Amino acid sequence: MSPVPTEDAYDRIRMRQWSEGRARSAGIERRDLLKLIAAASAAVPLASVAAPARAADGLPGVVKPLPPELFTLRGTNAETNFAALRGTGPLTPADRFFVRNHTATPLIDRAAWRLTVWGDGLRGGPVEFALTDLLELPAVTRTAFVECAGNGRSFFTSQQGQAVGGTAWTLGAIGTARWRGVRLADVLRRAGTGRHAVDVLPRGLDAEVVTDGVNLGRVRRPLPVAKALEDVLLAYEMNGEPLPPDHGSPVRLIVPSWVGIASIKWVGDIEVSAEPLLTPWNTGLYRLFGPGHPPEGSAPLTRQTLKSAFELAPGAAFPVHRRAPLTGRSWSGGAPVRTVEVSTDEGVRWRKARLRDEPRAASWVRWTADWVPRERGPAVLLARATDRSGRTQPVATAHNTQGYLFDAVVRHPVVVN
Ligand SMILES: Nc1nc2c(c(=O)[nH]1)N[C@H]1C(S)=C(S)[C@@H](COP(=O)(O)O)O[C@H]1N2
Ligand SMILES: [Mo]
Repeated sequence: MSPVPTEDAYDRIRMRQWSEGRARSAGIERRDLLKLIAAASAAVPLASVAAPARAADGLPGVVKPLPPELFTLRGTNAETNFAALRGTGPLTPADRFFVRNHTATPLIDRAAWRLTVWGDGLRGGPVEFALTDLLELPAVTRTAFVECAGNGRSFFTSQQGQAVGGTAWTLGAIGTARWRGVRLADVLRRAGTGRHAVDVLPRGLDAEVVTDGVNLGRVRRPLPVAKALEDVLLAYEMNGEPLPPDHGSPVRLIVPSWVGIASIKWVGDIEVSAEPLLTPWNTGLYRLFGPGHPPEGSAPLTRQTLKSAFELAPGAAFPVHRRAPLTGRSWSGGAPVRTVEVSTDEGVRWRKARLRDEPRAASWVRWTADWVPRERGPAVLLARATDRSGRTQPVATAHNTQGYLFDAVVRHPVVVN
């Protein structure tokens, strides 16, 4: 088996080729991409941080109901309230799985849907797959989280006083599900992917995205061919049911452990390219910009980072002197979680939480820790995870202008009565 080159190493080649005019900006003008990259490295005024959170029962672009006890609405997106996961199993029920839509959920007829695989990285011409064709291929099942690269972004501002651009998520832009579908590798092989293919570009059937007067085209994010052939799924089921409309029906990508943008929903076509491809989603977006990063940004983001969250509303109340079971979840895109520690005294003492699930890659663990609050008044709960690669959640995350990959310990305010 040949090792998968890191996205980092591959990207250095891709960017060099682009600057030499050998890589191709797919579906967007080169100068518009350059503008995006320049904008991404600019500082963001605090005021632009985000659309305010709203409590409402739904969003025009989302099909499922979004009751305020389950979701907090942010722009076109719905964040899962962590308190709503308390008492649920390791899989996030579809009715409370977060929704991140660049525009709106499209309604796609499953019978008429086709996946077209095309491009100069194929040995022959375009190949079409109907849903029935995919159902005839060997099915695989995989539990994996989908987590937005910007999950936790609001804490750059609220905990670190830093301005960042993008949706002001707290920690609920993650959900874990059991996905069933086919290996992307099987589809790419059947389509005749050649040895000369380097990039694979799945594209959604949702509307084109227009920001600041620039049409970015349809949501699409290239994967190096080695990754596309490794562990990526084309999923048609979520938790044993057909994919719901908001989560990509009839078929979406699942790229385990990687940032959510890689898991393209409502996939309609996949370009297999003999040249490296650049789109807004791997250039101006989903790279780290800011101090310590080159002007063209870091390599595109791949794996998710490490986080922990309490299954509690912010400001939850606890009776004094009464033993309370604190519950939460921790996860890492790097390696399975090894330990979780909880502190109720501002990080002076940490004690181990009890893990309730077998830690696995690309998934989260539920945990519990008992707490007997001794004093009335405001308090702060802290949880921090360590994964098997030895990484522990730090006290602060290095700033980047778009607020990606927040991994620091989050301060969860509560009240003791
Ligand atoms: N076609 C398409 N795919 C998409 C998106 C989108 O807007 N359109 N959003 C991406 C982002 S940024 C994330 S975090 C995940 C969210 O998946 P979910 O809405 O099922 O939770 O989908 C990704 N796939
Ligand atoms: Mo995302």
